Amino acid sequence: ERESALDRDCTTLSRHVLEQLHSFSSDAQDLSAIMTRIALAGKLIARRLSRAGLMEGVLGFTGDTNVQGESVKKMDIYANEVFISVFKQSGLVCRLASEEMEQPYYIPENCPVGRYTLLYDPIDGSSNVDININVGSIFSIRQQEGEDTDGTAQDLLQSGGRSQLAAGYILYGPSTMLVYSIGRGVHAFVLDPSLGEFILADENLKTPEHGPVYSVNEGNFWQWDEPIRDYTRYVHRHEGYTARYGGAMVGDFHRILYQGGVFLYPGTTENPDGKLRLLYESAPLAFLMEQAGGRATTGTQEILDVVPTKLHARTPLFIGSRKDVALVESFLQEGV
Ligand code: AHM
Ligand code: MG
Repeated sequence: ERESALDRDCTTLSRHVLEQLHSFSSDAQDLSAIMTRIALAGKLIARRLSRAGLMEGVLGFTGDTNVQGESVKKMDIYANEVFISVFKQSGLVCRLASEEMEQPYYIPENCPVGRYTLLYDPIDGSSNVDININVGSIFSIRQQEGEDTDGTAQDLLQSGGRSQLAAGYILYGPSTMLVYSIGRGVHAFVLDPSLGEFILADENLKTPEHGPVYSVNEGNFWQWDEPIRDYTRYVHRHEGYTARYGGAMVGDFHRILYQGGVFLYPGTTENPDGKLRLLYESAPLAFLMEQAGGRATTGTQEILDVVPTKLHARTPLFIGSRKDVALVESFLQEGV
């Protein structure tokens, strides 16, 4: 701690986005401004999480059920509203859609100029909040196509994840980190709480071709199809594999991004398409994983090629190192 962070050559997030685009075009300016707003939402959520046990009304359930039929936590609602309020003031985003809202949320005063849609999961892994372990937020930015005058967001149901302009997540762990890509590599930032800035930590992250971790909820074993059971039997019987599962995909994904391996959320008898939602969970992470040299598939199709049939559509997800995703696929193909 001899030198203060300001004495070092710190690259902040907004500067990084501008440098990545090598230009002061309006798109570059817009994306940089949007990323700065997302970072602000991350800081507000991190601040509340860091004091959660000390404050009234932060932990626990609201008593409501969301569109997904899941019990809503107070932090889910707080974080959902944080994103809305930071974008209400930005002028850039016309429409937001999240896990916690059945319909997209419009900011009409932004729509004449705001050509972007923000898709997000405000709190990924919200069951972790009450026990003070890591959670995340996931985001994806798309160009808004057309007017969406009837408010049905049909334009979001016409293309796959390759039309994302940017994607990323915030990981609320021992440090708060923001990891993003605008299609030019994957870059990680750490929040310096004393500065209130996200500072560049790792540029151009590459996932190893293979890693030891397989990350899946094996409590669902008897709900899976036989090929997925066979895959887990295989890793049980072979050396060099180890299981890690934290209940918040952002944390499990982050480990795999740095160290390699594979995260799986297959279909179950209850939910044949698995649990994870395409637009604001699987597709943004798939965008990052491809940019880091890894892969993401439903088992039959690359995640980024999947065109959703509805806003909250789900898909099975197998994501991580190329060789580890291929191993899972080899079992799925044998099963056909
Ligand atoms: P959430 O966004 O409602 O919290 O759900 C997503 C989470 C993922 O972070 C995590 O990997 C998964 O759900 C855990 O689900 P399960 O308890 O079924 O294993
Ligand atoms: Mg989620």
